[in-house]
Amino acid sequence: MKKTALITGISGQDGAYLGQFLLNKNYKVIGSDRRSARSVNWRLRRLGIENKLIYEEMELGEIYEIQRVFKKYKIDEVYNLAAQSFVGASFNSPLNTSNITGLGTLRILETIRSLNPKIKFYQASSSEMFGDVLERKQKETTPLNPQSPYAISKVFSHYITQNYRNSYGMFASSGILFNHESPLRGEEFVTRKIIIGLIKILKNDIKYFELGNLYAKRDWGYAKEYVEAMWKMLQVKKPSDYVIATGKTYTIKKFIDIATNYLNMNVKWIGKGLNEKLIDIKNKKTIIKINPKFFRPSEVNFLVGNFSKAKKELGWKPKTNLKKLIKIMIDDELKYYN
Ligand code: NDP
Ligand code: GDR
Repeated sequence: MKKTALITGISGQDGAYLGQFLLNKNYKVIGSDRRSARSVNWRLRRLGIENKLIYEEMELGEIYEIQRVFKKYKIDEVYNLAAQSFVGASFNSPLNTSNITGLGTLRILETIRSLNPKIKFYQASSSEMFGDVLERKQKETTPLNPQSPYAISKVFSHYITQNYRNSYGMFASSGILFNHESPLRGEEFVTRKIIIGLIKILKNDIKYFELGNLYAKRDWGYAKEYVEAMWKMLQVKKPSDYVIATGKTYTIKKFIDIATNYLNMNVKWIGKGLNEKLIDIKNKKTIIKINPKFFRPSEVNFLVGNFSKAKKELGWKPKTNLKKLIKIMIDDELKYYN
């Protein structure tokens, strides 16, 4: 029997890769996005799956839209990926972020509980929940210490998912995913912003670009591998929470160094603090500047995950290191440039 999966947030990075993964596993895939997102399907087009999915409009702020979709199909698995997912933006729209990234999850859980509690549920939890970290390597039992409206909304979703699992015996699991990137990453996130910026400079389309904090450290993995972990979490006997990460962490500055090296750019860092710059050694022109507008009111300085539980119970481990990930992103960006 063909299984049916509903992916919320189908138009996002993970939605596209998960849609492709589940289609390859012979699932019937329903992808939902909000009304305005219909035209933004470049990711699905890029993966060649645009015409293989069933689309439903489902704004996570509206419980009636959610109920309508759950009544229309016999759903086996739900992957809740939809969210206002940009940490920086959550400081400017804390109420919308809480409503969608936080309460949106509860609307889905309530719908499942009341219509068919046998449906399996995956929640896209985040390493941002660890925030100002309380343990050197973060694992499932590390205390949460969120630092943004986004992270606080994710904490709510994480706990309410556990609560529905414990209270109603629902198969509801959370993947605590650390940053994962790809050529399909949104342009506002730092990795893709850097790669697009550097390529624009090489093509003489811009002279420089601006960033915020260069010294935050992130554990970056490859999104295409991370969606497999989501699926695995819903195939094991018992629902649980799993950290998905690479176990390695790098500064934004190191990410830039690896990228400029791969692009054969002859550059060096000069200056300190707000005056720190990346310059072209030959013509002394500035390529990257700091603009405090990209600093966050409250920053997460250090994240690195311990994925031992996922390795042991799901047989999952990361395969792509940061150097390889940057190569994948740059090669693809160059291919589709223009
Ligand atoms: P994206 O930002 O690329 O995608 C988010 C999706 O949610 C988009 O399809 C977006 O639609 C949709 N969405 C936003 N608001 C609403 C709304 N009001 N109603 C319905 N849908 C909405 O995120 P990613 O693919 O990178 O991440 C997927 C999930 O995983 C998110 O929940 C994110 O917070 C979480 N996560 C991501 C990590 C990462 O490193 N990528 C790490 C840990 C967790 P639209 O196209 O209209 O914007
Ligand atoms: P993050 O990703 O906040 O970790 O959330 P992002 O790429 O936005 O920031 C990573 C780090 O880079 C610093 N930074 C900048 N960030 C952006 N976006 N733009 C800049 O110009 C810039 N300069 C420096 C940030 O301050 C930060 O420290 C991502 C999202 O996908 C979340 O949805 C997800 O939950 C987490 O990853 C895990």
